[in-house]
Amino acid sequence: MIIYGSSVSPYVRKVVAFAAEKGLEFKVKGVTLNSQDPGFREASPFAKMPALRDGDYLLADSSAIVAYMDAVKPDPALIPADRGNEGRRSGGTSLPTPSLSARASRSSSIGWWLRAFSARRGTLR
Ligand SMILES: N[C@@H](CCC(=O)N[C@@H](CS)C(=O)NCC(=O)O)C(=O)O
Repeated sequence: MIIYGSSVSPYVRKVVAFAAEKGLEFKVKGVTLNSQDPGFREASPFAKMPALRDGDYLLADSSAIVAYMDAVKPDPALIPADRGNEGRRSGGTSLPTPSLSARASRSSSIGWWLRAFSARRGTLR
């Protein structure tokens, strides 16, 4: 799997943390905003990051990518089965990282995401 994006994007960081926590094999292909990289533009026609390439399969939008990764590799389960917690996870991981408080990391279903992001700060450049 190739994830196109840059560490400046919280949406990219979300997808990278999710892929790493899932144990998926992936590479990050660094692209800048408005990149003309043909592989990136093919995967993301509106040039929004992140975008994903998995063989011939292309996908843009972080939430869609996370859902795809979860379908490809259900274990470990990172998306809560009950709707209430899934709503919190979905909303929480859509926030830019600095907006998330330490309290949230200890007490809510988005804690795994914060821990994963903190542990992998160096994964992205
Ligand atoms: N809803 C999208 C938002 C992605 C997004 O807006 N990414 C920004 C970077 S943080 C971007 O690529 N902006 C470039 C643009 O809008 O042209 C997602 O979740 O992936």
